[in-house]
Amino acid sequence: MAIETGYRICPLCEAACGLDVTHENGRVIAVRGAEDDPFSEGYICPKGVALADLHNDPDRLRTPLIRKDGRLVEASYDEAFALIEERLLPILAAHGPDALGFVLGNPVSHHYSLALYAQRLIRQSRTRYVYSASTVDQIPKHVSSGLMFGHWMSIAVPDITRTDLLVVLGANPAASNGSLWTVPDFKGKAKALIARGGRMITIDPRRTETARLASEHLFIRPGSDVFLLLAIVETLFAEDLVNTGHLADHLDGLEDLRAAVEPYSPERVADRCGMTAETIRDLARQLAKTERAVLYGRIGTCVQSFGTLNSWLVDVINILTGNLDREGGAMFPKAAAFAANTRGKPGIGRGVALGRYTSRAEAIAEVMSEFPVSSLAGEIASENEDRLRALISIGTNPVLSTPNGDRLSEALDKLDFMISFDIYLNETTRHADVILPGLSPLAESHWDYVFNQFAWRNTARFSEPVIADPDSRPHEWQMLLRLQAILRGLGADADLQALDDELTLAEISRVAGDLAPQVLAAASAFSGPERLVEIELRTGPYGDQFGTKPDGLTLAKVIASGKGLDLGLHEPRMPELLRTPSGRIELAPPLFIADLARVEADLSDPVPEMLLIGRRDLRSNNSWMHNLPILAKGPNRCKALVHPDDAARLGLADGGKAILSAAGRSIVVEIEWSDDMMAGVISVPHGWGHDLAGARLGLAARNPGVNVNRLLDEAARDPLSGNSVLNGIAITVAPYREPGLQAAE
Ligand SMILES: Nc1nc2c(c(=O)[nH]1)N[C@H]1C(S)=C(S)[C@@H](COP(=O)(O)OP(=O)(O)OC[C@H]3O[C@@H](n4cnc5c(=O)[nH]c(N)nc54)[C@H](O)[C@@H]3O)O[C@H]1N2
Ligand SMILES: Nc1nc2c(c(=O)[nH]1)N[C@H]1C(S)=C(S)[C@@H](COP(=O)(O)OP(=O)(O)OC[C@H]3O[C@@H](n4cnc5c(=O)[nH]c(N)nc54)[C@H](O)[C@@H]3O)O[C@H]1N2
Ligand code: SF4
Ligand SMILES: [Mo]
Repeated sequence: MAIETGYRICPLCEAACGLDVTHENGRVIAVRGAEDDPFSEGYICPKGVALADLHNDPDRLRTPLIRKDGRLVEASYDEAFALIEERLLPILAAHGPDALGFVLGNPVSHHYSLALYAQRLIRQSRTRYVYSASTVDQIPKHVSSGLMFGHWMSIAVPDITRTDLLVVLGANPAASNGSLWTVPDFKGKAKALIARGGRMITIDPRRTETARLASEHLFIRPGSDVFLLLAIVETLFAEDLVNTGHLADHLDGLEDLRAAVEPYSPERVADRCGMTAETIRDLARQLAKTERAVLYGRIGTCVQSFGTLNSWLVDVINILTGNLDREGGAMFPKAAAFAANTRGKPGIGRGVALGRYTSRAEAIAEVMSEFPVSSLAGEIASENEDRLRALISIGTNPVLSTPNGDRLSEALDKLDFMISFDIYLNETTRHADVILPGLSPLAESHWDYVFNQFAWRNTARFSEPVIADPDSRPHEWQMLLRLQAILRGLGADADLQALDDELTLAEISRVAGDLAPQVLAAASAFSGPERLVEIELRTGPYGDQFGTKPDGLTLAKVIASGKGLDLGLHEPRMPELLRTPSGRIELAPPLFIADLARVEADLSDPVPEMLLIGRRDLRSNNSWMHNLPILAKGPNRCKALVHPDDAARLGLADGGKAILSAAGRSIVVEIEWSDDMMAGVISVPHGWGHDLAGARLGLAARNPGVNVNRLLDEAARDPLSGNSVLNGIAITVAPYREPGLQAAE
């Protein structure tokens, strides 16, 4: 076979870079950034290069595994589905739909066909027990956007190429490549901002890789963002800096907001933030007085007990300074497909509802039709007759990625039946009775279903499979469909094409009414998930509307373009974007105002001596890319960073080991002194701890690292969103001496 090169939109992080993948006889020989991609313009990071190692990884699963006599052994697809039929259906028959749970992970949102068909399966199952990585990540931002703008997914992103001032709070896009902000080559764009005379300020307990590019860096004590943000809002009102510009006629709640923030002067909160009052005032003034400015907050602001309030206040500040929905400020993308905020009646809607039902074991309120993943273990381990007895995990590793994974690990063993869709036998899937393997990402087509909605500019891009699976094994969407056939009682050998047609028709009927059969027929050049893209795209905001707008987009046109079509930088979308019942932006949702009572109580709490925060590394991706040679090489990256003054006080040697304790549990981790840390703060990355028995991750096990989530309390959550508190945790830190030398505790 000749050497060939194919185009693949990278599924590994939110940046969604277009890559050129060169291969020969099924082996990948090179991965490069696609220069002619209108969105990523040639950018690639080390993880993108590692797609080659992922494709070639011998540990990546290539057949289903089923549990026989307690061990996971290779099996055929038919055997695996026969076992599912035999074991799952009786559980559902005996205990009803809520005996089954789903837990979904980060890769699901990077894999449109997996996401779309998983959603169908979940709907079919009628369970309310759905959990996802959203609740250890960004759900606070969905809640704030939902209540302010009327849709969970209406999240504004910095217009980085046109701004004069970018303030980055609790995010490190130079390492993460951006989050809830799809921005390949963030570094290049940040450098260009500075080069054209603009400024970037970072606010973070660590002087990060992003801070190194910034004009100015400010330390903030972990968990105190809510005070900083409230004090900025207070200053804007007190110093008469509020100028809501073109949004003035679209706002509700301005006076309620003014009253609510009144107690939070910079002078009152500065100590709590570890900042000076003057710094806070100055930030407020800069945001208000710079011609085009934008405040961007991300995971550091979400994974705290005030995650939702932080997410709300970031948007409030952008609004009060006249920078929301305006060039150079925070703008709303208009995605070509799958964006609910481009559908339905513009400017008004039903808004969002929270807490429509609660969970059995802990009475936790639903948010976005999910429960917090941190409550999954409790729902399995519960003594209730009604509890979770079966679980389907899809692209997730919560044993490492969620607080107190040890408890979850024990709980998973109590399940009557567990199915995992995954590409590895890892710390979580080792508990499954059946593992169904996904294909190499290079064998999948890609439309960025989620992240086009947070993109720095609008484009329409699609990548076809680069290397077909050599054994023509089923795609994950096909396996999900097969499982759906089982749940419907059609059996594992049902006609999947007929089922897909039926389900697709029903879905289109909701948007196309009586015309649905014609739409389905008109989209027949494609099948499966690609047909769904075709329908969404053609009926979407740039679509050809199946002929009535002949110049509009079709999937064939996008494919014919090669690396995609540019749809331009963002344009203002107010008030068209709004889906609130009032048809206005809700500046002061009562739920948020009421939560300020908790803020007030927290202000008088003493500050612990040492606070734990997380970290991301350019060569790591949560828990699952530590088995790839190109990323695994080099020094140990699972280290605790600590300020030299703290290290001296606590007796921690640079390169020595420390024992970190919280919630009655401990981990031992290597210490690195770092001037980049704020005093009183220690930073440990998550996703490590590959030393658990029963996983098959040969390379990762050689440098396993330690699991920081062992220290976290699964009950610590932001009550408004259910999101876990992962940062700003009080911990004790002490030097570790090898066993034998360790003092009795
Ligand atoms: N302490 C602490 N904990 C954290 C965080 C933190 O900052 N600090 N961050 C949190 C965040 S933001 C997130 S998003 C979560 C992530 O939490 P998870 O999504 O649970 O964790 P990942 O490590 O991303 O695990 C992804 C899983 O998907 C599998 N996988 C990869 N590709 C595919 C595929 O194509 N198909 C299928 N079926 N499976 C695939 C991998 O093998 C792995 O098992 O972790 C959270 N945990
Ligand atoms: N290389 C790499 N890239 C990734 C991932 C990865 O694991 N590795 N994971 C992906 C995922 S799932 C996500 S969600 C995104 C996340 O993307 P980002 O939001 O950019 O995540 P981080 O790099 O963890 O940056 C969070 C920052 O918040 C700071 N911080 C911690 N506590 C606080 C606090 O209380 N207040 C403030 N203001 N700051 C605080 C931390 O020091 C850190 O610098 O990254 C994605 N990209
Ligand atoms: S930045 Fe993200 S999308 Fe781009 S190559 Fe790296 S991992 Fe892939
Ligand atoms: Mo995430």
